[in-house]
Amino acid sequence: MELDTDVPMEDVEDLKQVSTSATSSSTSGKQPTGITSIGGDASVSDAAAAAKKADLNVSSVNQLDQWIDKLSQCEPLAEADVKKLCDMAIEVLQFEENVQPVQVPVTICGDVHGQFHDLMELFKIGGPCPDTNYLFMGDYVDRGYYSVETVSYLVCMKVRYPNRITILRGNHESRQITQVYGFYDECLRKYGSANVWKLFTDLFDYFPITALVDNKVFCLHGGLSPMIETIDQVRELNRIQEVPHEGPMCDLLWSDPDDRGGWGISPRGAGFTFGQDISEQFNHTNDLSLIARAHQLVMEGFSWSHQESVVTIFSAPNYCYRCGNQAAIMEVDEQHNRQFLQYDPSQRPGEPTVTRKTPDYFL
Ligand SMILES: [Mn+2]
Repeated sequence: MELDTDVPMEDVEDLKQVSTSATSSSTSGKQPTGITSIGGDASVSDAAAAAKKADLNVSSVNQLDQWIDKLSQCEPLAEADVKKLCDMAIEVLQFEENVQPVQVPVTICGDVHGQFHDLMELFKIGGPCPDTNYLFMGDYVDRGYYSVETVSYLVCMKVRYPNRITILRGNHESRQITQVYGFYDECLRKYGSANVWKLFTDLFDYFPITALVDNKVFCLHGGLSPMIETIDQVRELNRIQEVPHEGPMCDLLWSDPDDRGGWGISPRGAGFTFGQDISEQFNHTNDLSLIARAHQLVMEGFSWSHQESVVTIFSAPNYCYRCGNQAAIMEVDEQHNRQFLQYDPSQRPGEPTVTRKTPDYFL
């Protein structure tokens, strides 16, 4: 197994370290009124309303294109524009489902973690959006230096091209985790207040938690839950809340596949480990060909588990600017053929071009 045991282990303390006084009060009452699609059974009129709501007028398109241009230069948006963007994004994301349907062809991506320049490299490797359809499986923020620009860019793309890009929620798209791993501090540093952090973490509550590609590839950030046997059970969850400390929604964002069979206690302190027997049963029950997930550093950027029942995709090359891993994305074509594209870190401006390796005489 190439699954990293170092960096994710830092997440072990995630749920223990964070004080319960973190601003997670908005865990209730966020369910938008009149929306049945979140529970699954979207009526035709809801779908029509969603389509109408998502329709962008010319000035919105122009505005979004300007923001995307600015962000492409790795320049953060003004706070007032982040507010406008998040309001627009809620209008789109509130109508998406817990299990968001996605069509092929699509390119599936894993953790990005604020490595903005590597995200630009991802779009060079995979092809520009909207020419290429994308599905991101969460963890846009924390760790890297550019969480603000990264999440702003992806949310802009989501609002601009809602049917071309899907952005799922990762365990880092959370009020509690972002206060420990960098996004909160970055917002304070770049905006002088926590307002932008509040806007984005409130928006994260609306991100879909899973996607289903052509009814065959189940995509999510973490993994399976002992409380979820069928995909329909995911559809019944109320996802519009802070990521809970336990329970099915927590597990979907935190769990990891494991070489040991059955369910196991996760060293992360949240979610579970699940064995090949669990993955095979879930895929059989739900008529799936594959579970695609992210959440773990893998040195080649992708890694198979459970005799190809599960694939891990990780899209942050040289994670934390020090792990030395490759990144990958997975293309799924109309015939459901899969192709992995691997890539190395891009150059960051101001970064030394000479790697600082330890000289031999120190060893
Ligand atoms: Mn994660």
